[in-house]
Amino acid sequence: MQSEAAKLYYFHGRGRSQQSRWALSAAKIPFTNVCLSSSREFEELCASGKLTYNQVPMLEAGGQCISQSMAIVRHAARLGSLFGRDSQESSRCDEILDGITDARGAIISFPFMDDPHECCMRLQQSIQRFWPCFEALIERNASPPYVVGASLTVADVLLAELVDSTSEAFAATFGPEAAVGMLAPFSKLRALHQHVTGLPEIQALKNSDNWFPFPAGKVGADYVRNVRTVLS
Ligand SMILES: N[C@@H](CCC(=O)N[C@@H](CS)C(=O)NCC(=O)O)C(=O)O
Repeated sequence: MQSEAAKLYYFHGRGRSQQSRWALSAAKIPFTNVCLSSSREFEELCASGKLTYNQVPMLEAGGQCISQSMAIVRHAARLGSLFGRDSQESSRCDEILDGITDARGAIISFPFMDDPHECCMRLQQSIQRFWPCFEALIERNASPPYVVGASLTVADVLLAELVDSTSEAFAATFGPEAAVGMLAPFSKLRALHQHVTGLPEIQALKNSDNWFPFPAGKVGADYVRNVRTVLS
């Protein structure tokens, strides 16, 4: 008997669920988005006791409810054998996932900021601060395009997501050439991004109903309205 697809509860958009969507897809775990539209739906979800912190995202799968976006990412990575071959590789994956969290704040804020240029300035600072470190890690791993070990891990998947969404932020704000220019100094990250986004699982995600466009312009405004309505 086929088990029910996992359900990922969030808003109608990317936000803090986007990394989970990439990780679940790369781990070949079927899931569907459950998108909240009203404060009543959110209140009912809180009342159900399924949300550990009365926050979304939450993944419901196999009778278990998992809160915290990075816990969902790690859950997917463990199930999909994307957490490295041994404890050393797992620790290196963890180190990179936490670095990505530090580097990615401006992506989450993008639709909530009045001025996208200001958001891209913050992203630029984060690129200068963290991306050379990611590039050096790929070089040190010496197994291109991977950043940990000799096969795909969740660290590769979330680095590719970071490159993808950062490029989209630059393209939406300054045009596609700005995104190309932003990526130019990072040849190893570019190769990693190309590899991961070429995987059939990530292509399938991008072509599925689980995919939301980058939250710029009207998409961003609609998303912000949805979040504010649900949390009001
Ligand atoms: N660290 C958590 C943060 C989750 C979070 O802040 N969720 C927001 C929506 S993006 C929320 O549910 N806020 C409602 C609240 O805190 O009352 C994660 O990454 O999942």
